[in-house]
Amino acid sequence: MIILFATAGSGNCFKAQLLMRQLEIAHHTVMVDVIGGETRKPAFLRINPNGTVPFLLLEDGRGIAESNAILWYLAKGSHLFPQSTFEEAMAVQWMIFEQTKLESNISPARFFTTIVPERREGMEDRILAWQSAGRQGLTRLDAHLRFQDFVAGPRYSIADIAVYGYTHVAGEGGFDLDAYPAVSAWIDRIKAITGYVAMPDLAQAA
Ligand SMILES: N[C@@H](CCC(=O)N[C@@H](CS)C(=O)NCC(=O)O)C(=O)O
Repeated sequence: MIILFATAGSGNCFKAQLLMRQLEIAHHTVMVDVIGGETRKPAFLRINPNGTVPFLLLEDGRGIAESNAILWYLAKGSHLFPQSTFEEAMAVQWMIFEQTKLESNISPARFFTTIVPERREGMEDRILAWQSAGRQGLTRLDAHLRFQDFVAGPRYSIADIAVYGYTHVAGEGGFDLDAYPAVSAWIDRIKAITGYVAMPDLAQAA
């Protein structure tokens, strides 16, 4: 059986968990204590030399790091994979946007605001910079979603799952999602899709 190495509270790990639920992919989950430093220890680095979760270990021993690569691999051939070459290109475009403009700002702002607020001291300027850059990303996403229901085109796909991972919990990073009505309406559309599961509670974050 394939194994997903994950940690609670992570939008990147949640992407893989949501997709596997919606595609009903049998798997085993191994929880990794990121805050306790487990991803930096030799035992985990032997599994994933990149030192990150999510990490997908296939039955034949090969592995895949990077949440969006995991989505791509698992969804290929399913109804959640982009259905045309253009939609594929749009999915790549927005999955890169997610990593460079959204996740890279929302995730650290949320980390120091909600997950480890005790480590916030001295980080105030960086948090403000992440929030400012993240707002620019959300503004761009909002403009995009005013003209189409889903990120890569007319259908829900892995591009939505990728972008949703951190966007829907941006409030925990000090962002006001009400300021982005098209994003908020898209979040509601995603929550209504068959097989939707909520992100594991932050209380379980390790
Ligand atoms: N770009 C990567 C980011 C992965 C990542 O940074 N994961 C965090 C948890 S959300 C992690 O494993 N951090 C552990 C560390 O940096 O040691 C992805 O999309 O999977």
